[in-house]
Amino acid sequence: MRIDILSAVPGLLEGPFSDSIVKRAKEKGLVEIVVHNIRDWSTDKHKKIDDEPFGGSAGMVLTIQPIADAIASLKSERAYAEVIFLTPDGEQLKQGAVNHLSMQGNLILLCGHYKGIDQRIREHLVTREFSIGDYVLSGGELAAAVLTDAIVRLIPGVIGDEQSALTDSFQDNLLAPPVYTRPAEYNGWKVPEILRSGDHKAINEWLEEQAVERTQALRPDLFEKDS
Ligand code: 6GU
Repeated sequence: MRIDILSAVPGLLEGPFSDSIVKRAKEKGLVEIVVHNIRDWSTDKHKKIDDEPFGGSAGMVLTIQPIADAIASLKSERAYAEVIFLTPDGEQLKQGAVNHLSMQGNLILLCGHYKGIDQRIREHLVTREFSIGDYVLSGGELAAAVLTDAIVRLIPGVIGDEQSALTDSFQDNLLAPPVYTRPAEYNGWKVPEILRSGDHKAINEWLEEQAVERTQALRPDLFEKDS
């Protein structure tokens, strides 16, 4: 899978993909992540990528030309399953959509900035729009990093223990049960006895019960909604 990220501030995306699981996935050749500066496609003599909004509201708007040319140029090289725009007024990102995207082909992620992007890009070039929550970020870059991380960890072979991505919180609409490691006692704080019992059937039942209880207590909405 290849993920191309279009941004006006590509420096914001230097950190998130150069460590940990995403870094390993890139090194194993399981994903290719390419960050592009929208400005590189601007045909303006000053490499301008934004302009004042028609109608005169505050802030600047990303213009069509550099973004349309960037997308056309990428599409001339390979096929893309989706062109995703990260925006606070997009569909709220849930695990179900991430699972789906991790099984698609190549993706283009477009990051908005300033007051937004010309609406015609959204109408004619973008195929899906996601928000990562009800709060406002300065731009779509951090959201694109969140989406990329969530997708990449699901690509087969990325996480060593095949089980581990499937047992994440949210995969079955349940929060994950608590985990413990050595020492079995610290400062008088004890690991639940059952986890040290060696009775795998009883342990699995306990973990399931904990997941249900935690979800009921912390996120009862997960029982009602699709993810
Ligand atoms: Cl995708 N973009 C911005 N700018 N703010 C956000 C967001 C996205 N998701 C939540 N807040």
